Amino acid sequence: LDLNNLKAIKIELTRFMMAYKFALDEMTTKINILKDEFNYIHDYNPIEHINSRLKSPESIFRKVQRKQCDFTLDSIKTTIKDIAGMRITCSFISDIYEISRMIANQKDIRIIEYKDYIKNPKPNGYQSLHMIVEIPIFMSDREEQISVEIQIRTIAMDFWASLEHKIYYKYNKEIPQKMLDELKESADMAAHLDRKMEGIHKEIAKMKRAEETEDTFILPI
Ligand code: 0O2
Repeated sequence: LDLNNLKAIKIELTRFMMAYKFALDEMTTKINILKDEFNYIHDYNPIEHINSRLKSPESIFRKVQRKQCDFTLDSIKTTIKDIAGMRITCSFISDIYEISRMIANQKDIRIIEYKDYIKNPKPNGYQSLHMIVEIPIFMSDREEQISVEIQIRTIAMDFWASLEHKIYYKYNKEIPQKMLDELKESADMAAHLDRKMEGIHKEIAKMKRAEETEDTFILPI
């Protein structure tokens, strides 16, 4: 490997990663537009916060090895679909489906994969809605379809997933069954909390609507 070769590889790798950064920028703008417009029209904000990240080269490298894919940019692109990742934290479960429907309805977005871990939680209790989408990115000399993994969840689901991730991260040995059961129990409690909050939210919304209808029918004297 000579210096010129190394330079060429570096340029190609940077271009490769840049496309994913652009895809994240594009997706972030799309979600922010949905959030602002929804807020304006319905006077209600379904999104608590948005996080995005580019997978680190080390993490891509580990996944390439785990998936036994070739070390070429083309096969990495077709195999690793979460190089660009976005997490949308919503207020209520119904907001998750509303947001995912609004994303799916955009003409330039293609849904590659849709996994509903809310209707079908993972055995450990993990819940979230996962979508892998492809969006077109326009560059100076080409157009590319780039995949982005979008995870949509409530604050309670995010709370559980973040702490569960931290527990595994800090503890490399096998987790005792008792603790796994407790983690699953906590996930069920988080799901219960979500359903309870959604119920209250719907009740109050109904009361608000009834109040507005009453106001409408008051005849001007
Ligand atoms: P990171 O560091 O968050 O990126 P894949 O391995 O992605 O090809 P898989 O396993 O079918 O295929 O993907 P899935 O089920 O859609 O999950 C991918 C991502 O969801 C994970 O990314 C996590 O972010 C999250 N996730 C899935 N299961 C769990 C879980 O049990 N606990 C927590 N805390 N998060 C989970 P990565 O790449 O594993 O990690």
